[in-house]
Amino acid sequence: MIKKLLIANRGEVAGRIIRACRELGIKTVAIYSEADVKSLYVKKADEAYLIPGDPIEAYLNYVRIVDLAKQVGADAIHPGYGFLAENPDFAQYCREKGITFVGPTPEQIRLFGNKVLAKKVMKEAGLPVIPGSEEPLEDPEEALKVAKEIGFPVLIKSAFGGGGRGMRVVRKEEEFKEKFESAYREAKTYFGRGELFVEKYLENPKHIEVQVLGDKYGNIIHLGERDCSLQRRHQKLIEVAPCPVLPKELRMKILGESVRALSKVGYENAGTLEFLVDLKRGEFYFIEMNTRLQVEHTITETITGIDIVEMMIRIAEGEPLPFYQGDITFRGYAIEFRINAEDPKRDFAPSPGKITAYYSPGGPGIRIDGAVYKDYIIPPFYDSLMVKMTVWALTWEKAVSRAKRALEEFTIRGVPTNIPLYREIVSDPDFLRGDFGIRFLEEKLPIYKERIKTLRRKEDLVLAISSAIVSYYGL
Ligand code: MV4
Repeated sequence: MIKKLLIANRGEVAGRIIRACRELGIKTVAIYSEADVKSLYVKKADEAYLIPGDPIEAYLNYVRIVDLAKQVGADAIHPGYGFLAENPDFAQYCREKGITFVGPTPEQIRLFGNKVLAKKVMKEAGLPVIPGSEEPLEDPEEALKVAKEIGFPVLIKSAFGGGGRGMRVVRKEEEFKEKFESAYREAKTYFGRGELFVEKYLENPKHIEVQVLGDKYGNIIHLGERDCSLQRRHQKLIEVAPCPVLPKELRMKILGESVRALSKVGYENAGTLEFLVDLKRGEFYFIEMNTRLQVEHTITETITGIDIVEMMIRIAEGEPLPFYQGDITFRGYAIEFRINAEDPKRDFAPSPGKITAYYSPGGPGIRIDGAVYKDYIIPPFYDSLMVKMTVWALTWEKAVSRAKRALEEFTIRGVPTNIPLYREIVSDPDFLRGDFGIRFLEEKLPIYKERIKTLRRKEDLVLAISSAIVSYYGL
């Protein structure tokens, strides 16, 4: 039984893990950098330890983190997402030091961290994959040969990376070499490994992911799918569960094949299989597997009632899954909005600063996973995520209209946010139709930006007039 758990992370996910531990009666240990002294999760943990020095290194130096865990008597570590969450050496070091790592085995993290090997293994396990190179590539000439066999357009991807880094779309042979070399340099810089691979590029698919849970006894179940197509430059913004336009038979195939493949390969703890789905052709392709908790796990929890973080901890403690696949039910639709401190006027550049007003919505079907409060100063060193709002309703249409109401209620002042962008999206009939692919936002942004600007001008005008009246009458 885990009695004390150290969270090797910060921000909203640290708060989320603390909540699950509180409900399980597990003591929590937070670590924080000098930039996070005032962060909410630090106040919520039973114990908190400052990690002095570089604000990012504080969450990456796993030797120091594991040694602290041993010193304070923590028997487990949860990595959250980002930072060390998919670092196999970290998971291995925990194993060597006798600390329970709340996540998959080091071997599974290593396997799925190699995108080329993962594709090969999952293809052998029966999942459809996108035509592409079977081995990592480093030589542009050899890669060009593969690209010509596949046929343009192709997508160059990093074999050991993610999140769009080292990724290039190539539409013509003559631009291949230069893009391959720049992708190589970028992958080398960001991941320390430049190896790449090439695939046929799908123009505007749905980006669908499947949440799975596996215990230490070979039981694997899925918790349904999430539609993560609404993203901007590889940053997910809005996620939906279930996908509102996925035909039932295609859903059953994707979910069933995911469980079947993972049962063959073997997997323990929480994981997410990523697919690209061509709705018109009814085809789906496995692209990669994330061996960690995801930001958007909240929408899956909302429609299934399962606490994924609790399940991760129970699995790590050696408990078998407490349910069969048939016990899992799916009810309604959930939409997650990532509320970021970003400035739509500066191309959504991160805009940290002090929050001067904070009123989050409530009422039926609203969940708030927050990391900020009035007078909190958002540090500039980390991602711009302030709070996640999950909206649930029994039907898709109701979920969208409830989201509209909640976004109208949501008030954050002192820093610009992407709430105005979300108000535009949920009012767009095309969003309501649900058939948005990964290009949706790229195509819609120019219109949204104009409307946000006009809206802001009106708001500024109303503010100017009202303050003039106030000062004129000395109110
Ligand atoms: C693709 C793709 C289209 N064709 N692969 C790779 C990282 C993963 N998280 C999403 N990725 C994609 N892989 C092929 N063969 C489209 C995506 C993709 C994407 C690509 C570029 C820009 C934004 C994107 C958002 C979601 C999915």
